[in-house]
Formats: sequence, structure tokens, C-alpha cells
Amino acid sequence: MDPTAEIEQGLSAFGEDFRAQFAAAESELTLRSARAELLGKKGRLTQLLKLMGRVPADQRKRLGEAVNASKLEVEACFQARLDELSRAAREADLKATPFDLSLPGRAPARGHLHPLTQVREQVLDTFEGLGFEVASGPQVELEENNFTKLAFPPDHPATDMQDTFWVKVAGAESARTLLRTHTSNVQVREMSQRQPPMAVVSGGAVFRRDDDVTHSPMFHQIEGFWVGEGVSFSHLKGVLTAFLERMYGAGVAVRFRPSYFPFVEPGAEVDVACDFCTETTCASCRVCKGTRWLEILGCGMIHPEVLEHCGIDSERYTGFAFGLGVERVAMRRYGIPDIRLLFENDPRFLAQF
Ligand code: 2NL
Repeated sequence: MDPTAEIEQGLSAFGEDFRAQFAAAESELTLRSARAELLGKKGRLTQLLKLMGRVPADQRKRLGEAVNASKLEVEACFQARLDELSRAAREADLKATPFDLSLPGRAPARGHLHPLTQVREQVLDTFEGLGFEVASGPQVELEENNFTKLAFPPDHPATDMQDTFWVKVAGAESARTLLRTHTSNVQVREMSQRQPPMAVVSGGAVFRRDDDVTHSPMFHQIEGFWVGEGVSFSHLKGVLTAFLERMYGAGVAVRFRPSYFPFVEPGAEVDVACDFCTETTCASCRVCKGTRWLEILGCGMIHPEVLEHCGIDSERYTGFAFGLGVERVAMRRYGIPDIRLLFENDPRFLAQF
């Protein structure tokens, strides 16, 4: 067919249908595909434009203007409908249930130190404030530093009682090696390397073959000592009372009871008044079990034999030592019934402290 006639027929057949089609499009997607049917690569208007090359030169201007005018009309109509659709969408958005702008945002959860770390740092900081140095030592230790120098005879029931984890160290089979059963190894090391006066505190993991609701094979201790000329039981009472008042509040009731520990003489246990109950509710208190007292510390005057084993002249120097279980203090402070909860690291548990 003659391209001029073909374009002219095409334009008249093209007509005004697109206006109705655009008006019927209820989404941007349908509107755009309706437009593509006309102006897309294979669209009806695009096809007509392609015939232009074969139109005689004298007809080209007139036909070109006609096709372009149609194209502009389509574009204008498309744009108008597109604006209409987006105005309608915005309108619907504004009329919809409004966002509550006062609702708090979702802040990332903040972590914190493990309750055992909190207690350990508080205890060590308190002793540091009383003039003690903070020291540390190895968890894998020689029998000598863990038992022998503390005057445990090789068959002492405590070595049984403490049910030790023994360790084979490659290349050092002749040395008797173990996981420390208490933090006293640090004190033995400090006392063996230095001369008095010295006041040292240390804390960390210790290991015993125990596993039930109140015992874990790994737990934490803090121990300390003060050795010097003339250090007496009065100093022990004064320092430990000051410590407990800083931990539990000035004026808290404290009591010292005679007790036995193999490396001290005399030995004592120290209690603070239970603050979970009162005179009247005490009978049913799960924390102090009706005694009104919480057992916090073991302590005593360091046995002269221990000082001598560490190279300290026991005629000239005396000293006191003390120890406490970190889990025990934490469990009492927070009312935790099972020690294993402290080691399972369940965030729902830890988030409570
Ligand atoms: C405990 C432990 C005590 C000690 C610990 C000690 C250390 C040396 C010399 C003498 Cl190197 N004593 N430590 C002394 C008495 C009690 O208690 O965990 N009690 C709850």
C-alpha cells in the first residue's frame, strides 16, 4: 500500500480509543502497558512513524506533524492520568489510619556484664579501694603451689575432699599438674616471690569434681591476704568489716564465727545480716533459711608453716587471709536458685541482672 495512505488510515483508525483506555486504567502498571501499546517499540504509533521514510518528500512535513501531534496527545493524556493515579494514592494514604508517631522506636538491646563479672569486679574494686593490689595467676598449676606449700600433706583429706582434676602436660610428665582447686595458688606465688609488707587480692575460675544444684565443676573464687609486721586478728576484723560495709551498706550487722580451714589458725567464717527478710518474715526466708544471717567469707590468720613454705620469716611476720565464692554471693544477691543458670548463658536469664 502507498505509505502516505497507510499512515493517514492508521491515524484515523487510531482515533480517540486511547483516552477511554487510559481513563479505565486503575493502576500505574496497566496505564503504562496501555501507553506501551501505542508508543512502545511495537506500538501502533511507532509502526506508523517507521513508514515515514517511504513517504514522498512533499508529503513528509504534513504527515510528520500529524503523527507527532497524535504522539503529543497520547503523552499528555498518559501524564494526566498518571498524575491522577498518584494523587489518588496519596489521598488514600492520608485518609488511612495514621501512624502513631509517638510510639517509641525499636532501640537495639544493650548488653551488660555477666552477673558473676559484676560481682567479681565490685569485690576486687572494693579491696583495691582498701589498699590491696590485684594479682592473677595460672589456672593450670603445679601441685606444689596448689597444695604442698599450703601445708596440705599429700594424703590430707582435703585433697580427696576437693576431688582434683589432674592434668597431663606433654613434656613435663614428672611434674604433678592440676587445675587449681582454689585461688590460693596466686597468694602462694605472690608470697614466694616478694617480701612483706604486702596486701594482695585475686579472683578467677577454679575447678573441682562437683556437679549439682549448688556445685559446678568450674566456679569462681576471690581470695586475698595481708602479711606484715604486727598484722593481727583485729586487722582481719577491721578490714573485712570495712569491706562488707562497702558491699552491703554502712552499719550492716556483721558476725565472726570460729571455723576451720586447713591453712589458717585460728579460722573464722563471716556472716552479714540477711536483707531478704525481717524479724517477722525470717522464718520463711528462702535465702537465709530462717537464720537471719548470710555466710559470705572464710578467713583466718595464715598458718606459720604456710608463711615458712613461701620463704617468709614467721617469727617476724604475721598475716591474715580470706576467701569467698563469687557464685554464692551472686546467687544470694539475686535470689538465683540453681548455680547452673549462671553458666548456660541464656539471654532471657542474663537480661534480668
Ligand atoms: C573460701 C576460702 C578461705 C583462705 C581462704 C588462704 C590462702 C593462703 C593462706 C591462707 Cl595462701 N589462707 N585462704 C583462708 C581462709 C579461708 O576461704 O572460699 N571460703 C568461702
